[in-house]
Amino acid sequence: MTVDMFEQSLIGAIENSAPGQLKYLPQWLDLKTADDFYQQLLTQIFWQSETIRMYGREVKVPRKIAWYGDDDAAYTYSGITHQPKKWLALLHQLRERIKSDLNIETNSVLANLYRDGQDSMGWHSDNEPELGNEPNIVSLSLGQPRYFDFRDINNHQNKHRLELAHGSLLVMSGKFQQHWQHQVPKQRKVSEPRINLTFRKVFAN
Ligand SMILES: O=C(O)CCC(=O)C(=O)O
Ligand SMILES: [Mn+2]
Repeated sequence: MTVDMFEQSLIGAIENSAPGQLKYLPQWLDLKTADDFYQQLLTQIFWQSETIRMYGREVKVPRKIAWYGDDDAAYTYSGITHQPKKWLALLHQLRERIKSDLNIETNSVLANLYRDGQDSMGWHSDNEPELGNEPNIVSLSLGQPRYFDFRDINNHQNKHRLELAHGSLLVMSGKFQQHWQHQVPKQRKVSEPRINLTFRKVFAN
């Protein structure tokens, strides 16, 4: 795996293991802008609770979500097809900035709201077929810093932890989704909300 902008100790551990690319930009947004965007998105995004079927049971997803994007960026996961809502001006602006800063083209964004440390996201890879073979997933964090764990799919002991800062960008690309899983664990002591935006490119199916 190739990594960018991590602590030296982590780089050594990851570079000698499974393929994939990670890039971390701790202050992609300056503090004032991050504060402003956080407040705007907290109120402007149409946050929804969702239930999914797991092992034949209805389970409430432990966070709120919303899906925005181009009209043709429909996306299926956990058996549910999500039709994107039309871009909010601010989300569209962020998408444009990702394009100009990183040269990464995206057409949709999954917004996650972790209301407090009880909200979380379990181990998974973003490997849905409509994302293509080596997707670029561009993940912006706002608000409460939260842990982001990732582990080698074939060797769960090979596991690492980052803390994603307010205003930071994490870019997962190359074979990262093929060789690694990631999660946002519960954190008992956390009481403040965090917004995460994962910009993606969904291919029509
Ligand atoms: O909240 C995060 O940092 C990760 C979100 C994520 O993995 C996803 O939306 O697929
Ligand atoms: Mn993910």
